Amino acid sequence: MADAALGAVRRQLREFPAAARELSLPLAVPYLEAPPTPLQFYRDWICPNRPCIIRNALQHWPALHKWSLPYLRATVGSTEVSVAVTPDGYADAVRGDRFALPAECRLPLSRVLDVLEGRAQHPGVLYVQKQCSNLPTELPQLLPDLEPHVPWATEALGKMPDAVNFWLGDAAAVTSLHKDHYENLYCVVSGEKHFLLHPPSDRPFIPYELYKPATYQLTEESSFKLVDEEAMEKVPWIPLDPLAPDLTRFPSYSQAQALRCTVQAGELLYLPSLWFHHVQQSHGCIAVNFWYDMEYDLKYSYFQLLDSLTKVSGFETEPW
Ligand SMILES: O=C(O)CCC(=O)C(=O)O
Repeated sequence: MADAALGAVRRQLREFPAAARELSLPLAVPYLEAPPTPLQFYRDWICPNRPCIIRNALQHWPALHKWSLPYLRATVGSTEVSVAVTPDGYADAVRGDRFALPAECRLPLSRVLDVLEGRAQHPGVLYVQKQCSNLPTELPQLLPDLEPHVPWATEALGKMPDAVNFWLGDAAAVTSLHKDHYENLYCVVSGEKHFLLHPPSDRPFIPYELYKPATYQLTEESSFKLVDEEAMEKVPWIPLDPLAPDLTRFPSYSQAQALRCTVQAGELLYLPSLWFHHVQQSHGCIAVNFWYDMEYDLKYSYFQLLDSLTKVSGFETEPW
């Protein structure tokens, strides 16, 4: 009887993602040609937890016309920033049996630009990606070039962003599949970003495992070693690479359907809270994003329930 009940729960979990997709999810990320009003944004995108790409929302930012690698060199080249350095471009990702955190270096931005422009060498892959409002804290000189928030989103959400992040990266820098509890307004200023997305309802098909955290350290011979973070708890993370999924190990991922989109310079992606995302970029891409804390409402609680059922039913290891 217990086995029959467990089987029924697993069957429901297997069928749920397709049912959710058919009910409310688009086959591709839709485009808006102009920013929505706060009411439209709330009603059509935040409430249904649906992504969209918005054009002509950043045209008034001087950054859009000014920011380039030479401009950054001229204005903030001497400013020291935190840079994530990894041997393979993957920061915060599963590597072997560890959750690998990047080496964090403090470098003048001009040094990062030298490496990105091929004028100098540095071991590994560099990514300016510190996600704790690094734009106002590390590069405040750039603030006059953009708005401090996205006014129609701020009004719709009834709050200011928790963080405003600056991203500058190598084409080899990849952000592994994960989700956040933020409403994310992701603005590409120069270059392009490639997003692979899964709705929260795909959770049963997206495996998590617990990993011991370890941080990359650069050795004197310019190689990398992973050093365990003994004081840190194990981290639940997604071991699957959606670009080359190991379907023998994670067969149920074959049932998931990713949405892919490219966000061009001048476009803004609304990436709703709890959506899984994997991110790549063109070389030297410059972006800014605004993280607004999500509402911990019934939608959040339903997601927690889906997450718990996926875990306790053993669906991740035995989906069939
Ligand atoms: O741009 C990236 O590489 C990652 C962005 C991201 O993961 C986020 O904004 O939550």
